[in-house]
Amino acid sequence: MSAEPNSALDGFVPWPEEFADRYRRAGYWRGEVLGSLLRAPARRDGARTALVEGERRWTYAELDAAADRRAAGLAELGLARGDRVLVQLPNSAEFIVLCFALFRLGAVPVFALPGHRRSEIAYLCELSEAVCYVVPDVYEGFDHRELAREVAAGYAGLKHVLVFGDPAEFRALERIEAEPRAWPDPDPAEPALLLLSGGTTGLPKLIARTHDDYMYNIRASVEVTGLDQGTTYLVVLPVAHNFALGCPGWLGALSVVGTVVLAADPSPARVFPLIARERVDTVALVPPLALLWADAAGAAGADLSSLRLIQVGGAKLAEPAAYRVAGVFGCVLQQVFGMAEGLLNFTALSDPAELVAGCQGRPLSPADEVLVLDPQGRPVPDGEVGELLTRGPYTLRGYYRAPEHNLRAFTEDGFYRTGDLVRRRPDATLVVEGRIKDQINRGGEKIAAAEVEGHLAAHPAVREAALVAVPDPVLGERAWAFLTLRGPAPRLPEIRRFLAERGLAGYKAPDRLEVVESWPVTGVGKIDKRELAALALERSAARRAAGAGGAPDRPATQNKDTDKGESDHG
Ligand code: OOB
Repeated sequence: MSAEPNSALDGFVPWPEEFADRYRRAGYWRGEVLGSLLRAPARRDGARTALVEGERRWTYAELDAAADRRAAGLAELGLARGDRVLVQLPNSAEFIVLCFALFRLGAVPVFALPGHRRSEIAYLCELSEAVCYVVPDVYEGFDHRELAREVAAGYAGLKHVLVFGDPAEFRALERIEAEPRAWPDPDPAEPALLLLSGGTTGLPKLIARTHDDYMYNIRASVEVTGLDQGTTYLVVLPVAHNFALGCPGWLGALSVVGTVVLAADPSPARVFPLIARERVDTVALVPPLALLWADAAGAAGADLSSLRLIQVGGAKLAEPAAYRVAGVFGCVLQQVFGMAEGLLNFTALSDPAELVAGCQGRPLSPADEVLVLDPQGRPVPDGEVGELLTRGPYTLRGYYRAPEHNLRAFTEDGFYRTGDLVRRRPDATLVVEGRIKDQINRGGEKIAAAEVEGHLAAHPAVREAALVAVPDPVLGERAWAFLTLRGPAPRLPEIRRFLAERGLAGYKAPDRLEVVESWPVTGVGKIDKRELAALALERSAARRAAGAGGAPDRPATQNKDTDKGESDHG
């Protein structure tokens, strides 16, 4: 592997040779590439249904052929092996066809979420040096072509904008097709895709996942979930999020010749009839969505009897919530504690209900190395809380093009510092107890405090801002922004507009503003966020006591900006 400037390898941190050899010898890395995942199923079971979207269905043969035609079309446009392509599409068959086309070409998709806006998209384009940006025309009332215009105006490296739907002055994605050709497979040790990290710093980070490592991620996840030819897997979380993508996700379901059903809208009213119609048996959910479904299941009268396995992850599923979900759906619940960086933990399908409800699973691979360390970096005994560090055959060795950050995020011997606080029990299961990273986990959607604080501090009335997580019965956490002021106090709707104008994704906007005269500080003079979180709790309790509870909450789905903030400050 050589790293030419501006190649996909430039800024990729590979595993040390010694580890790569070990993972190959142990059979974790098999030299398989993602583009071929569909080949055998298409050859053997070409007539089986691969995909369902609304009223449309694709057989394996059709999907395979569509991917080949799209790959050839992209090649005619000039896309080549190693090129990065920023993909921002909703849950759709087009997304899946595009992924396989890019994998086959050896081009590298960079997966954005539909909610990302100019701030995130422009940054991701520049960081990855993307040559192509793929968008829907209008999604959830937002015109992505407009965003593409802005991004293209500021970043000269962007050669192509492809639009799913009405392309305006751009090219229509659906028309990028040509006579299928064959390409040499990409090197399985090279990056196959770039995932977004939840982020803890001012700017999000990219995670390069190789063919070798991601194929193993998928294969091992398929095993622990028991997916097979009979599986009908429903995608309701964003199709580009690691959980729904490869844990085992739609890629896993396709790898075993199952059927993938795509839903653009996760609401029970839309999804329950789809589950009944397609006899869906497996689905991945975030906790708020699982609870919303549980609430709706009794009343809906829909036939959900086909459900066999509900995976819940992305944020902590509290113990009572776990019992509730398992009880209402009467199927197997699987807790999944994962991260785009790699490490996945699952409960087993055969685990007793008490075990499933009380932990977040165990590491997926026998080769996952897990450390639980105290603040001084010493291992804590089992049963005590410490920071989780990990390395293994599908966990990154460094963020993409982020050498400075990597010095802090990894130990010298290559362990990734997850920032999660866990307790490891004698049976090797992990219980997530909190985190030390400066992040808000809003129902599975990750918000890097520093990123939002930077934007807030740009407001003319704001002197300084601190974003903290406040516990929430529905979302798990919400984001409160504490501000010191230099002008008249802004109100929440104005702040939300201000952040939107700065191009920040809507889901990162705070749920509430709180003004303080001065900051509580820690011993070293930093803003004391613990103190602020305590203050937030106090103020919200006082408000509740005064009867100003706010409007009912709705869960985040990562697909859209569900709730617009129930309350203002003051
Ligand atoms: C998944 O991936 P990311 O990259 O969006 O977020 C990772 C972080 C973890 O470090 C942890 O802080 C939190 O999300 N998290 C959980 C959790 N699952 C993820 N915290 C508590 N309990 C859980 N079950 O969120 C993700 C990736 C693959 C599969 C599942 C989730």
